[in-house]
Amino acid sequence: MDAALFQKQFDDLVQEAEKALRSLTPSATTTPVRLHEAMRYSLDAGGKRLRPVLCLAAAKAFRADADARHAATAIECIHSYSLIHDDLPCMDNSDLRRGRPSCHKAFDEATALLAGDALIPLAFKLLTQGYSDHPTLVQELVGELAEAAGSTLLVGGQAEDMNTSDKKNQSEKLEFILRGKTAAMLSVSLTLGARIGGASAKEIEHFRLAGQQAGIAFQLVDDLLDAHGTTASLGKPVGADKDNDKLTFANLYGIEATRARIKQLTDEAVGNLRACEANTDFLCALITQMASRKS
Ligand code: GRG
Repeated sequence: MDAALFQKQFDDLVQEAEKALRSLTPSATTTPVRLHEAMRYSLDAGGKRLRPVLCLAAAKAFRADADARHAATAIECIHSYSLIHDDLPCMDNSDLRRGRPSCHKAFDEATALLAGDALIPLAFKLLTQGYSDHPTLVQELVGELAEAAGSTLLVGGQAEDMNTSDKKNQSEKLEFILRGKTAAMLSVSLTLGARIGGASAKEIEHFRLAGQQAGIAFQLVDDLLDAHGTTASLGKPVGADKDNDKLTFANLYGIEATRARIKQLTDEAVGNLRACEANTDFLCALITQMASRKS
């Protein structure tokens, strides 16, 4: 895909995602004000918006006028909550997120915990509101997001990532962490979008697999950035994986094997997207770009 066209489409989708995020979630003046200020502080902190962009683009791949804004916003709410909670002292204990003090540093621990909590039901409310004319679709979207964010995927992956004392079956454990902590939310971004666009069951499965593959590759890139990136470019502390002897693909298999795996997974993800009767040019280009991102 032409680079300028890709950039234009990407920028347009980020804008659409940001606009939806602003208009579909409560303002900072909503009571209780401090709680809503903390929610807005994290929602507006200027992330890359990859998940909502993937969701919007997946829907448009099947139907150009498909409107996935509520789902895209719901996914960003879950993502933001997970980052707020991950930064807390009882988890990753990180003072910096997206180049700014993390939520509990800008506010306080209790407010950050509650801001994260409040983003979870908000996500599901958005799904029920956004697609209320299509009850079956709502059921599918809610079920699928709950599964991705739940105890066997996002939260489960985080739980296993924190369980550093158990050194057995490292490669199986790593696979579980990668699929849960990182890939689940990227994969569900594609599948919710595909469902809203009207994809067939077979196409949804291709999108699910593509999301898992691209999602794992995304985390492996994160590992490389942690090893070689800078705090200035990433907006968060670096070098922690090595220092903490963390279970990562790069620590387990080395940098060269990580690079090779990123390429293999990205090729597989593109193959899955190409297998669908949909216009996946933009998504293929995005997934390819994600593999070489610098932040
Ligand atoms: C359930 C509390 C809880 C945590 C879930 C999200 C998470 C696990 C941990 C955060 C740390 C981490 C490395 C997660 C893996 C996924 C990942 C790379 C998140 C960062 O995503 P980006 O780079 O973030 O898309 P931005 O800031 O651009 O939105």
